[in-house]
Amino acid sequence: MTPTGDRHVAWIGLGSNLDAPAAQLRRAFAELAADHNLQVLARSSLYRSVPVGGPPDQPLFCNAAAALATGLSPLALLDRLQAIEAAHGRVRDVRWGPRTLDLDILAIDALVMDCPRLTLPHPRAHERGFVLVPLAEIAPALSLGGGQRVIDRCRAVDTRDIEPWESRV
Ligand code: A4P
Ligand code: MG
Repeated sequence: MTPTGDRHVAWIGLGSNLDAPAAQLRRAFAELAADHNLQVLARSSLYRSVPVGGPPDQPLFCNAAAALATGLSPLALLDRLQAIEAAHGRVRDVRWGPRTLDLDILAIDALVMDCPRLTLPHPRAHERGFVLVPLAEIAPALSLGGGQRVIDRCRAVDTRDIEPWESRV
């Protein structure tokens, strides 16, 4: 999974809590795999998670993570992911509010950047169970900044509200 030439490895967090969340994520995985600028290197299973922040009483989330190889620049990758979100009918009104599809870039290689459209690593990823639990499946040794590995962060945060999506079915 080492990038060669100008190819990068991007770690993506997927989330949905509207309009059949698991189907939204499965469709997003298929769309990522069909994009000739992207190669899906790994994908986690799906998890059910209690909403963190946002309005009260919003539905439970379905969350997952993926590793992509790409020759796209970081901002071009963000454009591509936002186009996929838009195709899923994503509407941005309430911060951390319910959404059909959220595709966050958790990290790209060991890149550190902070510009108005993109902060890497994602500034909240290292403290969120709904990001860390799926990511630990595919990238336990990844560092999201701060020197700690994903698997160590996973043990440090509260993950009791995260369970396999299929566990209640
Ligand atoms: N942006 C900056 N850095 C990034 C990045 N690394 N990846 C900018 C993606 N986007 C980045 O994002 C707002 C703006 O952030 C974008 O226009 C982009 O230019 P957004 O997707 O419109 O909104 P958001 O995702 O609600 O914002 P934010 O602040 O990234 O939200 P979080 O912190 O990701 O939280 N609870 C559960 N259980 N599961 C969830 O998936 N998600 C959130 C969103 C809250 N609670 C949740 C979940
Ligand atoms: Mg987002």
